[in-house]
Amino acid sequence: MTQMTLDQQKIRAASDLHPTPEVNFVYGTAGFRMRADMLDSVLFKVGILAALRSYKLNGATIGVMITASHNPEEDNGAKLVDPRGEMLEQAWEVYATELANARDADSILKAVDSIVAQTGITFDKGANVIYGYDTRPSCASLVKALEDGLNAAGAKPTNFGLKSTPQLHYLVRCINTAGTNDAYGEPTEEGYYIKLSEAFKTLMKGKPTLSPITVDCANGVGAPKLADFLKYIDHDVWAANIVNDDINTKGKLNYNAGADYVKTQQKAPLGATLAPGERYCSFDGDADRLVYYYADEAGVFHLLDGDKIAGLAAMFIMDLVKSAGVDSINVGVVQTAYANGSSTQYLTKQCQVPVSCVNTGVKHLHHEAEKYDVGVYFEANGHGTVLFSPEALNTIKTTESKTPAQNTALKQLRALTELINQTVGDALSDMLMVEVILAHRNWTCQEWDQAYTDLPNRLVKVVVANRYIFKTTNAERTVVEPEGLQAELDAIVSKYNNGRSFVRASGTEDAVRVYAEAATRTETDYLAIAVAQLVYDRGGGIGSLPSI
Ligand code: 16G
Ligand code: MG
Repeated sequence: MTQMTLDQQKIRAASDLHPTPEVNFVYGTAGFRMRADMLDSVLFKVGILAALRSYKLNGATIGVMITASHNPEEDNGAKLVDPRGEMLEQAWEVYATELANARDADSILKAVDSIVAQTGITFDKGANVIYGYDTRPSCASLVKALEDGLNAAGAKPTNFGLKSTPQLHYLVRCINTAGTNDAYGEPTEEGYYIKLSEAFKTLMKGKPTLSPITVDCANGVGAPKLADFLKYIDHDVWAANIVNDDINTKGKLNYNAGADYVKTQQKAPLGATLAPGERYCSFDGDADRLVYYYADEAGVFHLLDGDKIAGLAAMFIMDLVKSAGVDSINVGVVQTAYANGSSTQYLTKQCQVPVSCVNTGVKHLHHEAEKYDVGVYFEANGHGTVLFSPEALNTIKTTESKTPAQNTALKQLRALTELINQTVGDALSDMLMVEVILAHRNWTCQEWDQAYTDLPNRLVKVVVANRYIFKTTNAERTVVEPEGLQAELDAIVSKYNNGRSFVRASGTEDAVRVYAEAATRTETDYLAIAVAQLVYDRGGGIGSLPSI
């Protein structure tokens, strides 16, 4: 039975079971994320908020994903998924934060009332919320807290169980588009595998079989999910060896493994010995990030990060669009300031693709990518996907071929739109896209890597008294506060060949991040340390001075 209002008594009684600790909670770039033992009240309130969001959208299904991605196993977190599978609308992040910091039943009810009033919620259509979780041991109890919140707020909860983050995004979109013209797919995990595997097989038809790839799953949810996916693919078409698939031993999740480890350490994960010429890739703990790597003949490690994936994808799609005779479709690439300068140079100068730069965080890239017919977006750290606009999809669907070659290209382009997860970056789907492109080009990782050479780069973390005094503009590439800092930074950067550096407050850690790149390794290190020193001095650095 649908209700016309919230049951205040129910919320009050349930909130007493989930006391709020004296912690300042913030719904940040990737939702709430911190030590799992602090999160019980947060999940309870996420349940209430997800219900409110669904009421607000006339009962459209909202998703909640319980995960802390690449963070250590003792952490956990939660993020909300909007009806089309995208991240929660930004205005609601503020409500999430408000609610999480309401410390008792009265304040919770007050916060709820204020959200209802501010957003004009009505309750007559009911609320529907689906949720999933990763392999963390803390998920079970956090699911209970979430369910308490959903029940207290009168939502219809559906537990989808163990899922990768992108699978949950997929399910939300499928449920909300079912029976419409842009139905996204079967709203089941099996439906997801079938959609991806069918598209993959179409794209691999007639192409050389690649040698098996080795996939590091960070001992996370990607491991069982990739294993499930493999059941839908004939071994002769494509094969993968899964490493770091131990999701049952305590302490193993993300430990010296996964995309974040490989990207930041610039080395192979535990459990993968690189044989020259072979392909390797890593997912992160919730399987929404992907990086590739290989060893050259001399055994030297080489990383193919999100920038490299973006370059590969953009070039391939541009070629395919041309062969399919739908050149009116424009392709653009979206990056952040962390993109290697060489990648931006390659895309703009060599590929002649428009490139936009936006703030860090998937939602910013996603929104910018929607402005292109085909928007390829990737963060250097491996978060990303390719978005096809409704107009582009329509053109691809309705164009009639005049030649057999054009016919094949159109078929492939259609399959590509099915293969690529349109809701959010998806390590599995992105990996399949890369594999398809390598098969089409008949390239090894080394050949792919030849597109351009990364400038040496360095990331340094500086702990300061208050990181929020560092304010930036121009997609985080220019500091506006503290005043005068940018001029000092420019003066330092100008001393280095091809030097580039920027600083920004982290959205996920209590620190300021310094990025530096320059023509040589030594120059990069000096530049990074000089800028880190500057931040330390101007920001009231804490602890030891940063050093390389
Ligand atoms: C979050 C973001 C990621 C971003 C990172 C930056 C999502 C799903 N994740 O993990 O895109 O690169 O934060 O972290 O948006 P930082 O602010 O600590 O540098
Ligand atoms: Mg992740």
